[in-house]
Amino acid sequence: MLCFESVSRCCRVERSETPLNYSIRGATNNQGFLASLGMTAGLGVSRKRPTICPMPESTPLVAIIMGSKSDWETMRHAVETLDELGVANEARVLSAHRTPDATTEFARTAADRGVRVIIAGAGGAAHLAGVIAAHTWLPVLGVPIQSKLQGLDSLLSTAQMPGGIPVGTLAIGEAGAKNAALLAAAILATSDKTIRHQLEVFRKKQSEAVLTAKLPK
Ligand code: RP5
Repeated sequence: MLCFESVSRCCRVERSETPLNYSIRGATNNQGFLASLGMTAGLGVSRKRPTICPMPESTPLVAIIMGSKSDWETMRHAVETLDELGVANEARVLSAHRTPDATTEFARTAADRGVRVIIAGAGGAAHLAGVIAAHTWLPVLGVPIQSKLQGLDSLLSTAQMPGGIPVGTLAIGEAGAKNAALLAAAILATSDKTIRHQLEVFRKKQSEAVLTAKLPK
């Protein structure tokens, strides 16, 4: 793979046939990979000439967890947005109620694996984001899934955390999933120029689309 910019931009976008099986997509900021080569960002990396960029095992910076496979149609918008921004991510089904031990294990080990933001989507009695937040210091963004009660149950059970363990809760449904991804990218952008640039490009394109929108009249 040839990389024409910095190593942090080398991108591996891997679309899995089974998107719910802990797949990793997109890639930026492979500090662990750089370290394994004895390099640090900015050293030995040309921004102008092609650099051999061995395919790294991308460290997912954002983990997208959902309480059920049935949440995928909502949560895929988070995955797709992160993919568009080139932010390495992983997606997985874990349930606070149905797989409590695996959920706890995931949350306890996420930071050590290099994850920096967790997005958790769940519906109904949606405890997933709160349970994950209880077991990690990482920022956790909650997405309330549209439910049989229009998602109001999901919204309240995700947002109404008692003081001490925060969950940053987004809007119900697709908009919340998309915004969770954008907010995760914004958190990462405070210390990653590449992601910041990608966010700026995203915003610019979005503004252009609004300004050039054609109306029927
Ligand atoms: C929650 O229960 C999930 O997040 C999902 O939104 C909801 C219903 O799950 P299924 O019965 O569709 O598996 O845990």
